[in-house]
Amino acid sequence: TNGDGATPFTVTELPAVANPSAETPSEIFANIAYHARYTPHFSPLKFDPEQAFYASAESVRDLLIQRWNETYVHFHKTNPKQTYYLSMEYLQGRALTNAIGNLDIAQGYADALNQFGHQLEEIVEQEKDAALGNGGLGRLASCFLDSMATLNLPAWGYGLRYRYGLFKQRISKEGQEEVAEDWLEKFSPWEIVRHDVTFPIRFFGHVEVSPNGLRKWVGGEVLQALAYDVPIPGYKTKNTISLRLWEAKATADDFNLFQFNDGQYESAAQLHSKAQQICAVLYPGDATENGKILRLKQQFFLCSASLQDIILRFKDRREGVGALQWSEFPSKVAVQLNDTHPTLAIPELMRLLMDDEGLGWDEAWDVTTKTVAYTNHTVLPEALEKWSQALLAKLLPRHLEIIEEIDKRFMALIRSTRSDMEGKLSSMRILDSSNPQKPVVRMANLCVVSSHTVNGVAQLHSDILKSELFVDYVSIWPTKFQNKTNGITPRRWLRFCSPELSNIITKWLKTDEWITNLDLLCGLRQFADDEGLHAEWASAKMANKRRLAQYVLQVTGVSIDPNSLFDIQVKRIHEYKRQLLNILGAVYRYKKLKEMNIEERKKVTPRTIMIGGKAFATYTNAKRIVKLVNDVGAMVNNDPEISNYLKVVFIPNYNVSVAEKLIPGSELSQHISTAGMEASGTSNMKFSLNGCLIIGTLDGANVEIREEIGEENFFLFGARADEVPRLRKEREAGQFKPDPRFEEAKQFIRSGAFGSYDYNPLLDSLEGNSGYGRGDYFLVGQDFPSYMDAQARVDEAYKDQRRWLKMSIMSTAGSGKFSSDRTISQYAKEIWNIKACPVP
Ligand code: B1N
Repeated sequence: TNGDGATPFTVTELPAVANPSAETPSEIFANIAYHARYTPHFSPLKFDPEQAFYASAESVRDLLIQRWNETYVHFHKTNPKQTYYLSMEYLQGRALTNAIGNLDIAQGYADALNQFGHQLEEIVEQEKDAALGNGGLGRLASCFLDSMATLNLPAWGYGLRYRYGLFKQRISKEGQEEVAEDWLEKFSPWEIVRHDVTFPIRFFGHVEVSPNGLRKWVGGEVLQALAYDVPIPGYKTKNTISLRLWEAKATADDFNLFQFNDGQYESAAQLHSKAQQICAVLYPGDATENGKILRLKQQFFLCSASLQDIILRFKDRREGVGALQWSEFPSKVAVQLNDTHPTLAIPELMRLLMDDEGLGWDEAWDVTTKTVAYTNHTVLPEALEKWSQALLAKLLPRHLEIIEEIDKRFMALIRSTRSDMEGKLSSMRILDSSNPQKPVVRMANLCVVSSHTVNGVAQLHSDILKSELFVDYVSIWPTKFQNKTNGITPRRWLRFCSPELSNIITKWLKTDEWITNLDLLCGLRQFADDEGLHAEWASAKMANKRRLAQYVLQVTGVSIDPNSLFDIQVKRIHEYKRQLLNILGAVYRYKKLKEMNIEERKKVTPRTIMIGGKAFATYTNAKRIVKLVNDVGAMVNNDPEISNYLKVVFIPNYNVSVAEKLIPGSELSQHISTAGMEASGTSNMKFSLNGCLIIGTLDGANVEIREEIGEENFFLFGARADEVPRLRKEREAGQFKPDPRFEEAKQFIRSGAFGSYDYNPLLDSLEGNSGYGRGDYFLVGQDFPSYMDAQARVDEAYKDQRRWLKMSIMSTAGSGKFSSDRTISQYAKEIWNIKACPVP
């Protein structure tokens, strides 16, 4: 193919219909050609990679729609209990490789595209990431959808169709710059707009009381929620479920033609522009919470549209079965709240049941509490959502009334049944009016009181919820609290991102069933010393490392040596995740290398340290960390004495598709948060699954990963979670003695060794005695010596490649537990009470 009009096929020979059950390369070829001809978004005479991508994606979409329709016809007929996953975030990434992989037609597509003169590998790179999320929480939701579809569970995802997803990160001399990411610029081939699925969503207004005492929310402004469905195919099953994304719209009735004709263009379309704002951007916060009215509008928009849809479906499926029985609702519907962001689903369900359907409080409360369950994803105090009561009173007056009533009844319950807890009531209440200037609603408390089940996302995190954050509720509702350790989909995160390693695993296990039964990976343990497997394992790793080196050269201009140890830390930049510990370690390593003579240097294990991640736009220290990594890299990578022994590379614009390139090529990855602060982490699971060793603290899911793969295969360091409070106190009392290596590393940066940028404010956060963000709250100095010792153990282990390979194999072999299939099976059984519903 070429860019100037030549096409590899004759337009007149193209098929006039698409075949929705295409399987062979020639059928697939015909379908792609059909779309190139009949749904051309570009000149039909051109068939450049970009057009080949869109035509391919559209042809895959036909197959998905076919399966998706069959799935919903089947669900409708059998009417099982369904789960509805409500999340403000989904980090879907790219869909083409995943879709053709799950449909098991990747080879057919590769062959068909070959006939057009294209390479599948190049075509899939044309797709933009759908980045409707910030980090782990959003990616978890996407992994869960993949598992729900694969396990044939009757389930839906609900979210918002943000016009601009997470910002694109550019690195300049100044550090990070944020650029809007226009994922819909050309259009997304994966979404199907459902003009028949719309619901009214009200904001503002007031509560009207009718003579018979019924309350009704009226007035204000009313927008429309319009559904876009993204089909989610399961792996090697017909079941294809739906991610339903809501978009805000105003109607023609809202358009004031009179004003427009009068030249008042802005005010004529006022509601239209308000509608546009709602889904304009993803809230870019990750574990930080700035009260914003638009964010609250977004949250309510998701909750109200989803619940109206759920209730309509419940009613539809009851048609012909007799009178509506609302008490049956919880046996047909499970609603899972992905953190507190969709908490308004609770008062909204209450409102719809009482004000629209006429249920009494007790009946509505019974239905709501049996339907809703809540997952907590963080214990960071600044991430626990609190909404101003004044703001709620204005935007959602009826909902505030309902929340007040829930709070009142909760207090009455405690006073009548647990008078011993009276003293705890002020901290357990939903309403917090302790600051009379700014009374707030505590969303986590509302969730705990109103949900039948509350879960954390790793064992340690769930234990902390029970012993600290929610300790008082545990004494009232001891069985409400559960753990559901997070997981990742082995399709995207091993089978598709590392076909080389996957093929080796399949060959040695003599089956590819591990792809849907990840526990089978433990069968690799018996070959952990096998030289044949070692050779194949090493060559797959090397292939992935070369591919990664190629990518790094392309996006950074830095050339890295595939024979060096590839050491990666990629995640959102946050002080608690301690990228600063990593870079201080790198700075110390560089300084020592400089002090060595050539003979000494030759004994050092060569390393390539890669760090990537986005900083919240207004999080100053996070942005300084990004700048520091880039500055250190600029110095180290251009130092000819050192370049054979150390490289420090900042990977720009870390996202799902970048992760798919980095993870398979990594050998060591860093999960080094201050113990007790990372609820779970999920990239730790992805790295481990790909045979990458972990250097880490006893935090989040690291604890369980280490248990599964064996402590001898994990580079552990640092304080434990239960020691952290004491260490902070000792620090405050002036009892902390910093390690000289730590002082040396900081001093080296302060001396200006990495340029003229003023790093003193950043480094000052590691000094002093107390206070959040000062007095080294995250214990970087405390853990520095044990971190450096663990790094020395890494260097030693890497020198013995047989040992390293064995550890790598043991990591993969021990990762079975971390499949999101396991996680979702547990949610289905222990929280949702739903069963598989496979399409025949
Ligand atoms: O959720 C992930 C965990 O693996 C991570 O450890 C955890 O940090 C992450 C406010 C959050 N917790 N809280 C958030 C996201 C957006 C926002 O606006 C908080 N993200 C997590 C999956 O369980």
